[in-house]
Amino acid sequence: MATIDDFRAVAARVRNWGRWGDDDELGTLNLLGSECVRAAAGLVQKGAVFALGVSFDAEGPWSASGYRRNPIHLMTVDGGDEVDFSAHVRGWDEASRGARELGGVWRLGPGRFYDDYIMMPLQAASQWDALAHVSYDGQLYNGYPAGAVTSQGATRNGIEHADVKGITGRGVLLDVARAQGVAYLEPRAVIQPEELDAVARAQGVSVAPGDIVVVRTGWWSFWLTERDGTRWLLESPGLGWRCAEWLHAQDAAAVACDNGAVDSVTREVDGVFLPLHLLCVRDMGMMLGEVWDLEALAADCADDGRFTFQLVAPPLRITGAVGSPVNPIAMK
Ligand code: UVW
Repeated sequence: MATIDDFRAVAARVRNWGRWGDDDELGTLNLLGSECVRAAAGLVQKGAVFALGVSFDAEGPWSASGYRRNPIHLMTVDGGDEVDFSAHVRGWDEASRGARELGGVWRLGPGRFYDDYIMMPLQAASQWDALAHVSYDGQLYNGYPAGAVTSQGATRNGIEHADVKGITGRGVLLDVARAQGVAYLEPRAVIQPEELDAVARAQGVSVAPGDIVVVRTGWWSFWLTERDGTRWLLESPGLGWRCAEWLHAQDAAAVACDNGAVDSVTREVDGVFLPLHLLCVRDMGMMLGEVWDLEALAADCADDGRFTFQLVAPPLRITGAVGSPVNPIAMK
């Protein structure tokens, strides 16, 4: 097992602090230049669209977690309000304030509208990790103090900064599960850089600077098959910590995966939890896309032999948030 000294040595090699200025809050998204955007648009040839976001509902994998919850969806205006509204029209005192308010609008004609709320962690389903999502040794990406993430939100590296980049560019799928001939990788499997290279070679693609690397472990299909939230969480295969140096060498703009954390849960570095997370987000300034459903996209890529696509994955502009839900769209 690697030691924390090994980890610190790699961290020093991949650290991008200051590379785009002392006040940078975009990190490797800076690599997503207009050339990348233009080239990615040229990849849309057959008009195929793949939505990579999973469902935001009560059936997600987080029921086994103590600190995250599946989304709770509530209606605030629904068909039943017609009853309350009618009470108001008939002048009944018990009509609620909401019904009186709705009544003011609904009595204007036959049209009706319905409203809803959602309560959820921003990390409940398909998501981006912002650069404020992790710290160690008291520092965030670009050397900002960890204390910049306050109870009022992240005053540095919040997700809202990412919107200037779309986020859109060329996505490159590396389908590790298909290369291994399995629906999903073995629990706790660790993908090493050599395997990423081998998969890219076999698929006939190479990763270029500014690409968004999308790695398929098949773990989302594990969830859909097994519906076992504990195993989904605690046995996830994923990228090994050495992949941080690989991503750095490729000058990738971001990395996304179909598991919960991009990292494999297997402990590779003594005394460091989720080392790839720390190296990517805090040292490199690289956002992580998590819980993406790559199944249909991967099947199409295998079918036509094209593993690159235009990817459009804008985070929500939630001021000070350390992450954002996303429904990434891949177009070919
Ligand atoms: C953690 O880093 C704990 O969460 P996530 O995998 O959602 O980024």
